[in-house]
Amino acid sequence: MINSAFYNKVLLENSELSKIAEKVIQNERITDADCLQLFEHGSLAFVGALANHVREQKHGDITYFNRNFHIEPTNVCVFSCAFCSYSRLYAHKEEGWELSIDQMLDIVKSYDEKPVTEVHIVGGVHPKMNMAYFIELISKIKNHRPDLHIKAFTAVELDYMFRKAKLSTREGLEQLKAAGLQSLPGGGAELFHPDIRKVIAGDKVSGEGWLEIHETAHQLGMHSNATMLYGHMETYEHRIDHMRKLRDLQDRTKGFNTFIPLKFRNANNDMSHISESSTNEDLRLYAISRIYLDNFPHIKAYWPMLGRQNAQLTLSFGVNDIDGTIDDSTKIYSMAGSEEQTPTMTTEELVTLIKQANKKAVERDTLYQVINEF
Ligand code: V47
Ligand code: SF4
Repeated sequence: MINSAFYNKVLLENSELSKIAEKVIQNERITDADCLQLFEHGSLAFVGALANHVREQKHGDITYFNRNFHIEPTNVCVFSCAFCSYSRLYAHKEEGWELSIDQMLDIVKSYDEKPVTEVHIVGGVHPKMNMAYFIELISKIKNHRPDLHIKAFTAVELDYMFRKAKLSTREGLEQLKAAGLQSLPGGGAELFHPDIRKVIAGDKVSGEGWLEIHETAHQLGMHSNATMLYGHMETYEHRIDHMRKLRDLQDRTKGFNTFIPLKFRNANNDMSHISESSTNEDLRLYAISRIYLDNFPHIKAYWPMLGRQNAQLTLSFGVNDIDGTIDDSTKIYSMAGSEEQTPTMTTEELVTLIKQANKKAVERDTLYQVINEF
């Protein structure tokens, strides 16, 4: 329960905020207008205390992590998102990399003796890597290590693959699922609102298209995550629009596991003139998303993008998942300006990070089944 001195102070100071606090404590859903109040008038202390209350109701002091590794098939991409520091246009592909299926299988095999539970496969949209290529990749990984959960392909990659193969979303997902694909990562969502999307990611799948792919995946029994790229040119209303679309879809399908806010990093991209958001604003967003997305089981801080110290802070502001050990050769985050140049943390480091925030560290698999408690 929220500290009563604090609650009285809020009651005296702002009756709108106190009504929102009352709703949250009574487990009532907050409206878009309430959410705007929180963004405009909720102090970090206020939204943090409410979000922590929700987090404790849902998960107590448990903080999840998993043991995973990432594979990036290529950084060559046919699209040209303004915030992207990582991709190389197909026309400049000599500056990029493309891995063969054998090279990717070798990466998987390098984990043969290690207790990882998930492989996360996401990359640029290469015009030559098509359905047949990815079906072969997924089947070979499954064949080699059937217990490894395959979480792969953003809706952006899938939309391109399916259109090229002249398949409907359902047909495409059914084929990939039959090959061994088990869930979808949350990337590519960026900001759904068309006014922002057309500026920052105008040539790839629309917000509606992203949502349709995730809805279909959920209908086929696959789980997925959702991201939101924030802290660039969007208003609070745009953030709320994005989260409302996710909350509505989750009401219909219950297929999302996790919401992952992604802080815009401004190095080496076409939006470098935009300042990055402050830590105060980052933490307020994490907290407000925890309060607004009442039907999302988990809120995740993606530490390679946020930095491990700030990711640790989010654990007191509604976050109950800190992603994985990652063990990554990816350059996407360091190239975009994250202080995490080599995103890998050992299990011991992750557990320490969680315990230092007075939380309980629990290793999970992709679907949040408990594997180990620390
Ligand atoms: O969609 C690209 C983002 C995303 C920048 O589902 C940037 O478990 C900030 O979605 N500043 C891909 N963000 C990563 C992603 C993800 C990562 C980890 C786990 C999961 C999951 C999903 O990275 C892209 C884009 O939104 N991104 N450039 C940048 N400059
Ligand atoms: Fe391509 Fe993804 Fe970068 Fe956009 S964000 S340019 S789709 S790799």
